[in-house]
Amino acid sequence: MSPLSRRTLMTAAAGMAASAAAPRVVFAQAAPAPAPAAATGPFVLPPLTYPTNALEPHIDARTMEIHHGKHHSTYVANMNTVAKDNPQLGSQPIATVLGNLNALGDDIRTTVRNNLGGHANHTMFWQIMGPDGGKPEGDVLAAIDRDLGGMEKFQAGFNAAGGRQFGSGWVFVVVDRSGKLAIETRPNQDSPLMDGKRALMGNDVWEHAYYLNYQNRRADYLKAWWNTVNWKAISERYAAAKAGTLGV
Ligand code: MN3
Repeated sequence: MSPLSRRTLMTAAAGMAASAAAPRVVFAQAAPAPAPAAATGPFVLPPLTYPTNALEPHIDARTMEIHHGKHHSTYVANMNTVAKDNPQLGSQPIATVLGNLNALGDDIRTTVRNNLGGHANHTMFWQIMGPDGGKPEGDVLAAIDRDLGGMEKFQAGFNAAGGRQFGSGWVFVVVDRSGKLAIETRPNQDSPLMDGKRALMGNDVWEHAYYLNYQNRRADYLKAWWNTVNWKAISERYAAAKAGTLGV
């Protein structure tokens, strides 16, 4: 037996002895390495302002953990990676970058479109949901009545548009500087910001948003999702949109 293989055996035996005596040490060594920290840089994953289980039973905690902690965080990490060689991406407002994708080089345009679009869309999404979201009222309710035919027609139209979006994408209510509202969809992680518009609110119809709980039943998810909407946040976004201060 070579010294090397003897040493390997002795090490293995010592390891087994150690595991019998002190299993916690072995568990600690066997634990998976922590996930690599998201590449640091100018882009930051906004923390949820409510617990991941706060939207149950309509959106389950596991879906929230994966959606915020994995999907959104990956868009942020990818933007920080591309910003290392393209620092101008992080020094301009997100709306400016997304509104001028054609100014970007071919090598990064699609990466920015997908990942900065995803970052903007999800930042809005977490903000316009929450527990105890209240009811639409005031200016935003008046605009819904004026432009979208009232709440019942609005919700039916929004759900229908979200259901029609083939594959992955979003259904939004876009708002212009005059406060006029319209329902629009976008594929993938495209954002109304790419067209110089602002999303007042929106729902994510990628399967990752609902599959654990609803599987293929997107229509059920779209209907249940209204229970998670934070109307106070939407009223604030509406006022900011009209003031020209709504970022993403
Ligand atoms: Mn998503």
